[in-house]
Amino acid sequence: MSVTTLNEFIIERQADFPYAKGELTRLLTHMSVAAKVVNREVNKAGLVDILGEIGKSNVHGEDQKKLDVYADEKFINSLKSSGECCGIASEENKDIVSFDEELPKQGRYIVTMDPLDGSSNIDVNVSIGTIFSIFRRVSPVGHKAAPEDFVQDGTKQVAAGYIIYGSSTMMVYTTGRGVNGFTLDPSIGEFCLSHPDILIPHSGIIYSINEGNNIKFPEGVKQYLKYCQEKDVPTGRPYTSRYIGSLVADFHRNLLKGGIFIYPISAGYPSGKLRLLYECNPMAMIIEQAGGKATDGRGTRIMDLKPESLHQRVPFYVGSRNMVNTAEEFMKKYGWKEPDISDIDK
Ligand code: AHM
Ligand code: MG
Repeated sequence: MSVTTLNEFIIERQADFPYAKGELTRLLTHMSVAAKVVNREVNKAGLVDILGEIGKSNVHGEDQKKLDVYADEKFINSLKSSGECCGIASEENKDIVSFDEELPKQGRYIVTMDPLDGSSNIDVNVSIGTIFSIFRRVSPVGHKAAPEDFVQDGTKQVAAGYIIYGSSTMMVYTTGRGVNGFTLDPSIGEFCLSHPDILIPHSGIIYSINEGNNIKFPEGVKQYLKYCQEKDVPTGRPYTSRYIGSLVADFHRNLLKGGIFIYPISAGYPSGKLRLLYECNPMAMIIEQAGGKATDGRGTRIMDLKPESLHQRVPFYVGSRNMVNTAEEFMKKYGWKEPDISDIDK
């Protein structure tokens, strides 16, 4: 049986982008090379003393793990050396990284990324991932990347993808012409096409949300969760609850099987927890390309939200189209504002 490697596939599809002259091809190839290097370290994390906190916090005040820092550096260096990327905004860095060197200053693209999402799961062997978006720069070529390159609408993404470091390692990406998944064959060190033209079922039976936070959720979410748990044979309810707490893993499962993932506004996170630029926009582009839907639970498509700052958080409702539509109806009917739980906290 013949296999198609990621590199072959990317080159084949280059014709879809007559204007791109191979630039996007090189960028995606460099992403996949860095992913292999990060994958190697993730796999041996239990063997060497690379686990644990490095003693620094990231801009969100969260402890950074050593592998977060490692992944951040690997992706930044790889993209810089591609010559196609003039700058990067990463969840791990407070400010944009815009390259000084002549070669990357000629690059026409910028990348926003979460180099290692779900890092609190590293030391318990749960799947983690890398999430990325690629945009064409708006600042002039030949100069350093500028802040305005990074706060573009999600609709301006030219490509988006993720790598899941799980029981196998996969890269799933879209350039706006469908979604394809590649599994890393460790024996040859190549990502091979394993999931062509991924489409998410319009309805599913899985809901994914951190239900321990129920008390802090808006009334619309509480009522939707009750609906998910009620018996109704024709619609497959009660649904199955699945929540790993690692966005890439939860998203990947729902993408393949059908389902809904929600990280809403809550009393703890008045804007939601997940970041528009590093997590929600790329996943929104992928899910839409797979026939699904991504909104903020208030009727606005994620990719239509106007980014205001690099590390902006937004509520995130993503998955099978019919399930997201139903969740939206509940939000509209019962309300999307977080409850005041100050009494309960006392
Ligand atoms: P991180 O970027 O700091 O790793 O946090 C993001 C992660 C997501 O992978 C996951 O969906 C979410 O946080 C889980 O949050 P919670 O533990 O509040 O349910
Ligand atoms: Mg993250």
